[in-house]
Amino acid sequence: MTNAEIARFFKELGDLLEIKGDNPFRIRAYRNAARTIETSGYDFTKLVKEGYDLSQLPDIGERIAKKIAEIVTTGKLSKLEEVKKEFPPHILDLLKIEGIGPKRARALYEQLGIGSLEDLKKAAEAHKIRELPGFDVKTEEKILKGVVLYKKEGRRFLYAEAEPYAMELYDYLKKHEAIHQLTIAGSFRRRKETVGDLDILATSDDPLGTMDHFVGFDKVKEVVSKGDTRSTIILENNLQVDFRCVTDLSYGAALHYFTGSKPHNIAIRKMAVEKGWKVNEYGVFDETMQRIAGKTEEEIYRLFGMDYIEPELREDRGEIEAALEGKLPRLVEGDAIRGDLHCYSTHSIGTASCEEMVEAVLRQGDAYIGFADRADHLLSSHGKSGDPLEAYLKELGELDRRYKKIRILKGIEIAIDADGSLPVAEDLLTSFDLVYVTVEDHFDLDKKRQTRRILAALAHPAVTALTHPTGRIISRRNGYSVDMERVIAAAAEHRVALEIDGHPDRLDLNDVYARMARDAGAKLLLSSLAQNPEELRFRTYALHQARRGWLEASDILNTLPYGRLTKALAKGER
Ligand code: DGT
Ligand code: CA
Ligand code: CA
Repeated sequence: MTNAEIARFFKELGDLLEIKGDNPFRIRAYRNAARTIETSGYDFTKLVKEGYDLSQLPDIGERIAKKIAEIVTTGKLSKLEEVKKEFPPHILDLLKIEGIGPKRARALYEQLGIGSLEDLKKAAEAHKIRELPGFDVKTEEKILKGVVLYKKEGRRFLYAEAEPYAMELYDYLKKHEAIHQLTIAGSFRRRKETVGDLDILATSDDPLGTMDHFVGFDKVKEVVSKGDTRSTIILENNLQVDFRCVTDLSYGAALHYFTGSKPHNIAIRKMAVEKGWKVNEYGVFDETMQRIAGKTEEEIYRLFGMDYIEPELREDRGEIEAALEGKLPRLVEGDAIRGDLHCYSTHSIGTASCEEMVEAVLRQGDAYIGFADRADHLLSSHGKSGDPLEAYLKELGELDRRYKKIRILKGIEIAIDADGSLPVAEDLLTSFDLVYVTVEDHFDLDKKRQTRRILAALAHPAVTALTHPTGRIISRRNGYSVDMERVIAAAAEHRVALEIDGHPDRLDLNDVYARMARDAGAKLLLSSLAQNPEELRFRTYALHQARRGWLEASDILNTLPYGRLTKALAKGER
């Protein structure tokens, strides 16, 4: 069992107890435990199996330690089962809706008997929610919007949610001797921000035995179908997996077909028809039904006179024309990124110290790290004794001097005021290498005013970047209403970078806007938004988004070595 899976038991328990109105200290203890487990470098399953005394770890008391042992050994937590019985089975779904926390869920359940998203939708449509104390017409509208959005997208999995299951299943399949080639295809291979299901493709000496092995994976909840060459299962987290075995001769064709996207496949098939050929998952065939390609994807693209198209680009958004003309972008690679340009520390919303973060990025071989803790925390008692801003700048300066192998950029993330001004004194801004601005509130301004507000902030001479530029949260919240074309044009004009963050449910900018930014000549920066060392890996998800957005290394600030980066950041010199 992974740490994340163990942590989930405690999170659910914390949420249910809060809906119940239980003792806040107990609730906090469960949540702290969840966080400790999730972010720990230790493998808790291993620790339990080795008989290690877990109560020695921070935030883990004896009672929690016992519960962890119970989860690891039985796969269950009896306390959670007990509390679950007091509620309708789907009550925790309510928390997936933007604007509903445990307190509101409790009110909705106690006063209107709402125990599922269905109930919630009905109550909102019947305008019953606005009558409750603590709710009004606006919250009711927001809730209804949230339910509709969730129903539309919520059955999809965030890439980062599917990834650990995909990897574990991949490793499990790889162990089977009969399997030779193996790829997770579909939207997962295209690195889409959400995936509907996994599509796995293999070649095997023994398809029947391979199917037995596949359905024997230990995280299978249900075997939907099992055949000679294809099977479908549902994993315990409800993620569906389609698995197919094909021959070596048609592996490339099958890989191309099942990688998709569907519009990309259709466009290729159309090209084939024009040449009098036929394309399907078995190969490319000429007029006489002779196989003319199919072993590899490269072979297929070559046959059509195209350059190889990376999976991230296969969306029928112009990649086919570009491949025919030899004009595909040279997509940015992970090792081109020299450092993370947006991390937090305990100076604001992070849970690890600057030093711990620096140690962690050193281990991953980065050349620099940019902290951008939040202005509201840093300026909370500015000018008084124990000034947090002073402490922050001093610590970052000291770390920069102490660690010779890594440069540290001092940053601040400022929430833009309603009128577009920045709530920080001008003279303070000169202390920072990175001045980030972001929209934190007034999400419901109309498009014109929201756009004007952001443009005002971008025009500020000290500003380096606009962070999480659209404010969306995947499956939970559409971004604010804003004219992104104008924001992007202004970013290019004022030499303000646009962030692509790697937080699994934000990934903001998305692929379409990232490409629009590149085309407009704006620079982008990739970040993890890490609040602790564990989350530094989120940068990979930002990289996926960048590649889906057709970005090359030269479009991205953090591919620059430190010296050139600081020059690029110093405005006017770029
Ligand atoms: P998902 O699962 O919704 O995240 O998206 P995909 O792209 O993984 O779609 P999925 O799982 O329905 O199918 C996997 C691939 O199979 C898809 O990317 C393209 C191919 N495919 C599926 N249905 C069709 C079809 O009707 N026509 C063509 N040409 N290809 C298809
Ligand atoms: Ca799929
Ligand atoms: Ca599928």
